[in-house]
Amino acid sequence: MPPKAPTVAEARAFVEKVEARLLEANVEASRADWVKSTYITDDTEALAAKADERAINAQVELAKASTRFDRLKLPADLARKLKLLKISLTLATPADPKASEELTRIVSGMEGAYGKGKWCPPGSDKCLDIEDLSRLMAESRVPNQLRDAWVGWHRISPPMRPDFARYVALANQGARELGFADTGALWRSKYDMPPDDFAREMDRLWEQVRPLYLQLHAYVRNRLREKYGDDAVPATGPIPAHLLGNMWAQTWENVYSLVAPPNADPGYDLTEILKGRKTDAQQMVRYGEGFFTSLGFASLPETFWQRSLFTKPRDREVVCHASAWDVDFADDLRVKMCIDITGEYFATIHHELGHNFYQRAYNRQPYLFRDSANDGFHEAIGDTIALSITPEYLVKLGLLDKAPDPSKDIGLLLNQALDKISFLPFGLLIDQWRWKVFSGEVPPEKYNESWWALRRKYQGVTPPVARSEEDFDPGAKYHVAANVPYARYFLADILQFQFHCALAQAAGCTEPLHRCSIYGNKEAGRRLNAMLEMGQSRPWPDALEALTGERQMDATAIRDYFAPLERWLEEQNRGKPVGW
Ligand code: X8Z
Ligand code: ZN
Repeated sequence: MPPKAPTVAEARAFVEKVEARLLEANVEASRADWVKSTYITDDTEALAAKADERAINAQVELAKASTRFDRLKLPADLARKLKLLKISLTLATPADPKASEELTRIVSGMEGAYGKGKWCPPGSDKCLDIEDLSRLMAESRVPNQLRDAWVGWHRISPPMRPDFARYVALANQGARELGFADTGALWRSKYDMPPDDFAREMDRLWEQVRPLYLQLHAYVRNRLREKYGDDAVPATGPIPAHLLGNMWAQTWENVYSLVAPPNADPGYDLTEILKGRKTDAQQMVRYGEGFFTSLGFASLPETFWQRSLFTKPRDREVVCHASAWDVDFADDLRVKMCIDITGEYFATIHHELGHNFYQRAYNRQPYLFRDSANDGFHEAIGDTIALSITPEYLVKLGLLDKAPDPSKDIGLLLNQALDKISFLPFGLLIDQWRWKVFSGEVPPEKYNESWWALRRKYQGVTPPVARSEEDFDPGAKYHVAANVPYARYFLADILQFQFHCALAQAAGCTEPLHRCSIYGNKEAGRRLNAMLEMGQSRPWPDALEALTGERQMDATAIRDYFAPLERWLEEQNRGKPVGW
């Protein structure tokens, strides 16, 4: 006799069981991951790997079991939950227990290796971690020093190379068992559209913003030539990656003082203000919380303040790379970051709190809907809020006496572009690289060469010294070592301006977008919350529409925001080469 066709009632009962089981397994894994990330040892790494393995195996098993409902006509909510069950993993473990154990051990180990990464300069008795090195990259203007720090940090990753190749093979095996071509296809399947369409969507958005990036690149190159000379920075070629104020040349705001417009400098520096007032890490986070409560969101729970990690402990290894947690998928919100008192960290705090307020807004959804509309939305919320950190807002906080005159707007916009526009090609290329690696188009013996081909093509940067396949430069970036997809940050960079534009309108701001702050505006807060509380219960275009009235991700808002700067850059670059 053929097996009996399953019923809708069975599907519903199955989903209920799935939600209870995954909640339990993932809370356990979160706890183990938290301990591991805030106290890296061989033991915490092994325990976290084990808990991750159990949670992932459970989901893989349940996703496979759910295929028996594939041909059943289901109500929309059930159909969506079963679909999410199949696509929401970022790492799929193979059914073979040895392989699944090896895979989760490797991933836990690579993140740990990154977290412990240090460079010990010859002749010095102090070893430098990524926080020390990031400060150096931001502040030093001595090319040899910058080069040494860059090369020093990039030594942490060659040992990861064999592990990384093995992780690619095992993760692909898991993805294939779930019916995906490879792990890249699994990652691209999370956007309520066919995976190939998503790749085209990324290209479309990049084409929308590329002209602005080219203008910024050309302008910065010229100013760096004036500072470092024609030999260091070529007139028509890519910019050496160590001269842009950041280890990965992913954002360039730390070279603002080298490229500032002489007549339009806004005349204040948030880092100096915060340091001058002896602001501490906790106070920085309080400022961030204050923005969200001004919109009508409830304050963070007491446990947030008790359990979060704000400063780097002196006595143990931790993963300093900032992250936001929702350990029990309800109210146990935390951030983990090693805060420095700078304007850059001030923005990152808002970024992380955006995750926490999103997590809490959707916590009344059923378990499988407790995530953002798509992962770009999660990354965009805190940044959207941070776009409202205008001079007028700083005046309201009492951090600034008087807002600069509008004639200084070009300086403010340039500073902002060095953060947001410079990031776009970087945000795009990380997963361009990983998609090719997962598909096999880039084999291990071409890892580094293909990485630099993409860095050159999209960002227009080159390594400060010759590289080879002895190196593994992608592994010196957290998200590659830790298996965190990256297309989300590219999307967020575009989406946050779309969100900001809609919220500024809701708040009745009629000024140019860059001068709008939604601080204290309850109507903007209500609109934002309406989107956040949906979680991922509906396809992302529905969530986007709830906030913006639009159903497409679109770079018009980011171009509009920077329009005055773009005209100014074109004038500065007139008659000079653009591109590389
Ligand atoms: O990783 C992050 C956040 C944590 S989700 C701090 N970001 C990316 C990065 O640092 O590379 C934020 C912007 C891009
Ligand atoms: Zn984030």
